[in-house]
Amino acid sequence: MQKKLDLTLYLVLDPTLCGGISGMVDTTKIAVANGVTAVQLRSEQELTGKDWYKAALALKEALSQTSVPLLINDHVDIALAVDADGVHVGQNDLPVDVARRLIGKNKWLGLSVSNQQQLETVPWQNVDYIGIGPVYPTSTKKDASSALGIEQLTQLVKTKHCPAVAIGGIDITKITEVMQTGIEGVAVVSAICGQSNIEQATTLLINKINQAR
Ligand code: TZP
Ligand code: MG
Repeated sequence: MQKKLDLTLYLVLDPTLCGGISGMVDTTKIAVANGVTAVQLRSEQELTGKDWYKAALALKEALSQTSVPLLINDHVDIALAVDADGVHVGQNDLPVDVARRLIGKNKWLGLSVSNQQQLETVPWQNVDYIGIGPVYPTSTKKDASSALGIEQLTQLVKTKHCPAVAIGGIDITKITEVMQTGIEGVAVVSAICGQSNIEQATTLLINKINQAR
């Protein structure tokens, strides 16, 4: 593996919320300097292959002097093109086993899981972590399935066989109950992207996570 994968506070970037590539780079640098442990490039809007590539390259460069890995949502080709540290796929993307074959053993592979049935079909030997959610209602992901709630999250955390992050509608007020499920970390988009003070937002989140475990 190129860089260690620490799921504690996982920033999922959105170019629209961050204000384009330069906004994502600035957000990433400040967030990582203040405690974000993993970064994923994701886009809610359609991007061209060229824009994906440019954004991924800029983020790879922004993280190059850090120990924080860069993962790419859905796009295995982009991850390979910039030698990112990993890929995150959803239930409707390339199957995990195929993604694993393409990226090899030395990149991280994550999978989104939204319910118990999906959890039961995870090919555990080929994923490094799962993202469980949405835990709470969110307007960031337009096609998100219905919110799980904390009880279902607790149940899924009990039956998983690899590390996991919780995602979806998580802000500072939700950190304690999410971490009390025993999950390894939290993933956020809007709790960091587009915040007027990225440094403060990140610091408050990481402090709350560390208090809760
Ligand atoms: N997957 C499930 S919910 C979600 C994704 C990518 C969006 C999370 O965004 P936010 O702003 O942290 O609710
Ligand atoms: Mg996807």
